[in-house]
Amino acid sequence: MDRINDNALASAADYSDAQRTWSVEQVDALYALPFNDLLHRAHSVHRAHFDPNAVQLSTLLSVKTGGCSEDCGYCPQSARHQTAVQDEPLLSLDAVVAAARAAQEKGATRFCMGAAWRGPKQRDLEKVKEMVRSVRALGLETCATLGMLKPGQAEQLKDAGLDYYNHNIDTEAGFYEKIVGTRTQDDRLETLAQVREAGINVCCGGIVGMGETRRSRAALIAQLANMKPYPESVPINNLVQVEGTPLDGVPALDLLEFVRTIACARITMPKAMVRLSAGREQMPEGIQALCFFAGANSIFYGDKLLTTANPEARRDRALLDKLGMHPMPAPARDAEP
Ligand code: SAM
Ligand code: DTB
Ligand code: SF4
Repeated sequence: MDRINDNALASAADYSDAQRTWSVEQVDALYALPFNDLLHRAHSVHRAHFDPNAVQLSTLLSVKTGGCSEDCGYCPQSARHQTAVQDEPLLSLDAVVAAARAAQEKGATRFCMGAAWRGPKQRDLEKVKEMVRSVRALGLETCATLGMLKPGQAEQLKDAGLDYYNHNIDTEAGFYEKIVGTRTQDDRLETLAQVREAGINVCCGGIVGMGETRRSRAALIAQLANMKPYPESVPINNLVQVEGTPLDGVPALDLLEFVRTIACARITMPKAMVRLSAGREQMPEGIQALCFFAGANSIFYGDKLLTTANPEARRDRALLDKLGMHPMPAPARDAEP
């Protein structure tokens, strides 16, 4: 075994050090471990920090669908790609509250509102703040993903009671400009800094299966792990290929490589919630089970992601039953922000 692999196999204590810095080579070396060694290590880290049989359930709702000005190559909601997604107006407060209530009745503990915007205009943000207040008043944790924020907007969301803001760096810095042309990754980092500064939990991850190399995946994981502090929630999305998007037709990622990505995220970010995100509809149950073993401990729960399909809630409940797993209870807190 070479020296890099020796480093990757350093003591378990190393892996629980939230402050350590990861080089791309070190993450690459984790990826290169024999599958069983990698999963054993990831599962050991997972077990040291979490109930290994609990999974956090978040339901997504697209509160503003389609017509987005950005050109993200993966996304069916960009107005620049000819997809079947229609441009729709912002949903009403009543519609959002009804969806949140239904999600809660099915067992979700967090409700995540997504908008196909480059960033929110102030008058739209006022409406989203009302949504956040009302969803929180139901006793759900709240999450929003609205694009890039202007100074002061994160504070407003915090005051409205927002628990998490999702804003992904999506892919390695060097590969980013091949995927998105209308903004830079630094723009994303700027918003993430504002979210952190406002005291909102950071939900930040990426997408794999976009034709990137393993080295590029290792760089994505290292970049996330080296954030100080690393995100509280790390969604790992497998690209959902959608007809009409530039990335439709890229060779699909080997799903065992997806499991490796989850394991690397767990080892490098021991205390984060690692979210097995988009792509589960196309994933056999056995692969999902391996992801849970490798350290994934949250999923999107409900028949739809934003515009694409997700496994039906009753299928997910049956899968969790089959695996002897259970939903993670929501943290106790007041309904008022
Ligand atoms: N417009 C906002 C933004 O880009 O941050 C919020 C919504 S955007 C749809 C949220 C995230 O969805 C993206 O950052 C990306 O990671 C993920 N996403 C979009 N299309 C996807 C696809 N086809 N497959 C997997 N993940 C996707
Ligand atoms: C995240 O990382 N994945 C979710 C959520 N955050 C907002 C979105 C996945 C979108 C998949 C494509 C779609 O349904 O439009
Ligand atoms: Fe717009 Fe977000 Fe889709 Fe990019 S990922 S096109 S910003 S909705």
